[in-house]
Amino acid sequence: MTSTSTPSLREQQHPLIRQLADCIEAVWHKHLELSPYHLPAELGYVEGRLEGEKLIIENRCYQTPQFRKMHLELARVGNMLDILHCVMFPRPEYDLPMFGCDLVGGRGQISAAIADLSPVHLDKTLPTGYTNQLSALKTLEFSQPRELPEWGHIFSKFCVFVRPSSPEEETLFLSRVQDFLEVHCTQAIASSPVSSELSQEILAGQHNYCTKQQQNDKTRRVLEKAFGQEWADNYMTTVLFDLPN
Ligand code: BLA
Repeated sequence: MTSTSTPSLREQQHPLIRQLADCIEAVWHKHLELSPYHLPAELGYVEGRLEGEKLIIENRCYQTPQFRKMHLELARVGNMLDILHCVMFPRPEYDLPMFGCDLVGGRGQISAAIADLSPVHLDKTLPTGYTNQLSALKTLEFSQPRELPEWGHIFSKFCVFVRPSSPEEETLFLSRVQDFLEVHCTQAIASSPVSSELSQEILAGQHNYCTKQQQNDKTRRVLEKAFGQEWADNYMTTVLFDLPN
C-alpha cells in the first residue's frame, strides 16, 4: 500500500480515541494561536515491531504564546493496542497546570482512560480560576474507577482515571476532557507572565511532573519491547516527557 492510499491511523482506532483526538484539536484551534512545534526530525512518525505486530506512532505537535509544547500522539500495535497520549506543557513564565490525557485500549475495549489538569506547585494548589471552574463541574460517577500507581500523586483531585464500561461512560469521559480543555484554554489566554521567582518554582514543578511520568513502567515496557531499551528511554525523555530548560 502506498502512503497516499493508507488511511490515517486515527480512522482505524477505537471510536473513543478518534473522537477524543478530534475534540482536542477542535478546542485547540478554537481558542489558541497555534504554530508548529518541531519534534526531533526522525520521531514524528515511527514504525516498529512488538511481538510480531506492527507498532505505529503518529505525532502532532504545536506551540502557542502560552504553551511551549502541545503534543498529541496516536499509537497502534497491530490490532491489539490503541493509544492516545496528550500533554500540554505551559511555558514556565505562566502559572498554568499541566494538561495530560492517556487512553489505552485494545480489542474494542478501553482499559485505561485518564485525564487531569495537574498542579505544578509544591502545595498542590491550582490557580484560583481553575479551582473555581473545576469545582463547579458535576462530580462524575463511573462504575469502574481505577487506582493510581505510586507515582500518581502528581495528579489533582479533579483527575479522572477509569475503565469506561459503556458507551454512556465513554461519552461522559469525552465530555469531561472537553470541559478540562475549555477551562484550560480560556484560563491560559487570560493569564499574564509571573515573576521570575515564581517561574523558577513552576519550572521545578514541571520537572517533577515529567520525572514521575517517566516512571510509568507500562508505557516504557511497550516502547522497549518494540524499539529497544535505549530508544524507549530516549523517546520517553525527549518526546513524551522532555524537561523544559
Ligand atoms: C497506563 N499506558 C498505560 C498502559 C499502557 C500505556 C500499555 C496500561 C494500560 C492499563 O493498565 O490498562 C502505554 N501510554 C502507553 C504508551 C504511550 C502512552 C506506549 O502514552 C505512548 C506511546 N500516561 C501518559 C499521560 C498520563 C498517563 C499523559 O502518557 C496521564 C496524564 C497516565 N497511563 C497513565 C496511567 C496509567 C497508564 C496513570 C496506569 C499506570 C499503572 O496502572 O501503573
